[in-house]
Amino acid sequence: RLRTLSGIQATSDSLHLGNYIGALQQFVEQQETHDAFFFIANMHAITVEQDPALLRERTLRTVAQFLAAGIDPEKSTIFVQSHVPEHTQLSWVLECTTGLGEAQRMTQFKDKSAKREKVSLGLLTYPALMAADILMYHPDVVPVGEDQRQHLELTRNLAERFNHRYGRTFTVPEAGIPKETAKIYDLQDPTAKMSKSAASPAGLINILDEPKALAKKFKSAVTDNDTVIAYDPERKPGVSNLLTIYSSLSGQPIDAIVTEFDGKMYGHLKVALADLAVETLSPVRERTLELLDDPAELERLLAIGADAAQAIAEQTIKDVYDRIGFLRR
Ligand code: AQP
Repeated sequence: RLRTLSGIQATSDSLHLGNYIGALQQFVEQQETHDAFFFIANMHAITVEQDPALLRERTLRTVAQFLAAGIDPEKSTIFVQSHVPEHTQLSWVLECTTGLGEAQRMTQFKDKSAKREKVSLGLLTYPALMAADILMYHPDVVPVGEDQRQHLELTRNLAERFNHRYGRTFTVPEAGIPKETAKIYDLQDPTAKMSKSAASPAGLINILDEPKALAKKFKSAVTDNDTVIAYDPERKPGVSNLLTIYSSLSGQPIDAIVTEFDGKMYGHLKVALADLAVETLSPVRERTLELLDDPAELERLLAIGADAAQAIAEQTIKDVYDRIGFLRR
């Protein structure tokens, strides 16, 4: 079986629809066909300032959302990044494999550092830690959204560079970025990525939004002055985004949806999409809240996941340390 691996940061109370469609839906599908590893990236979270109590709580909330969305601990290894300290060990080695200019060219670093007064060194070295998270487990595919493409490309380069210098050590992974759903846009500003640091909360759909609030956001989504429901991301970004979301949640191809809504008004599409989103996300919300009632059970599952992940990580670090000339203890 091929192996898949991906992670999500624990930086918000709720994951958003971009995370759900760009990442979680793929995770759930891939665990059926792949040897699967999914983790909560709490170490990446502290590249910007976090409140400790909130970080702890959000880590568990994120695990609960993984499970509620359908990631099955019987099929997937689910763990918390900081539970496997080998990630930092490999990260250091990969930081020493990465050029300063290479890290400075990352658009995420440029965007995030431009928005802040205080920029941590961790924000710059983020992609080396991400490469470590990935290369540690030798995955064949890494399902992520479009925004992570550049980091994944760097990961592949680092793997090749290391293999070239020290002999074949790492698998060079493929990016699993599905064409249409790779980027979900803000409902109020359909040219901007849906993101938890969105300019307006009305444009951000959270998995844990109350059904009424969720429906309202869809109904007030920004479209355009035209009236034709058509898929044209360049000229009709708002409507196209709604069609993409509809397609991802229903499993229907976009063409079929366009045909179904032929001659209808934008309002029809918005109402139908609001219903579909509530139908899809309400059970995830309810299940998440149930799971959060029993944090001990979540912690138990995470301990099992950490053991399974660490068994692989220990071996990788041994191999890497041998290759780079670190004396065995
Ligand atoms: N809008 C999106 N469309 C598709 N996929 C997305 N992802 C994030 N936003 C979208 C994918 O979700 C996974 C987890 O990403 P993350 O933990 O790095 O979350 P994030 O990118 O920090 O989320 P935000 O909301 O985008 O954060 P800020 O506002 O801090 O930039 C990844 O696979 C990502 O591609």
